[in-house]
Amino acid sequence: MHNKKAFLLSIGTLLLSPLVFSSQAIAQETVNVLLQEWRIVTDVKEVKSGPVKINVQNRGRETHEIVVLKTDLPHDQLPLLPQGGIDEAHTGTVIDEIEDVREGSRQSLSLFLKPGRYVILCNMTEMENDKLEVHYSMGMRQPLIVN
Ligand SMILES: [Cu+2]
Repeated sequence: MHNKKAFLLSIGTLLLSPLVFSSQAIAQETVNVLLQEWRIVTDVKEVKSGPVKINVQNRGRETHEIVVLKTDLPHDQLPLLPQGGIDEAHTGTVIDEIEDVREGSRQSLSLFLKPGRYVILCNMTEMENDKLEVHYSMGMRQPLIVN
């Protein structure tokens, strides 16, 4: 009887240990991002490297987008294209993006981020009453540090 109990216990330990490992492996950082006119609000400024979930909610009235860019440039001094919007090809590496985050909607990105400096930004550009609106220049940018 004792032996059987001991056997069952060790089986239980064997079965449990991979679960413990996997729950540690999927432990991930989360960044909650609010989009609005004309700013991006994030609930954290730094996360640990590895799996990072970015939850995006558009609290504004216009459609926005979110771009996660890895760059060493200051978040508010990224080079702009002549027609407005940042030059994604010459600023660093675009890790991922979600286009067309509509008013009121929520979306998310599951990323694997290496240590470094990142910028979360909206790179939408549009003509509004004959005036060019460059969302990035109007303030839709936020730095994120991955340690
Ligand atoms: Cu925008």
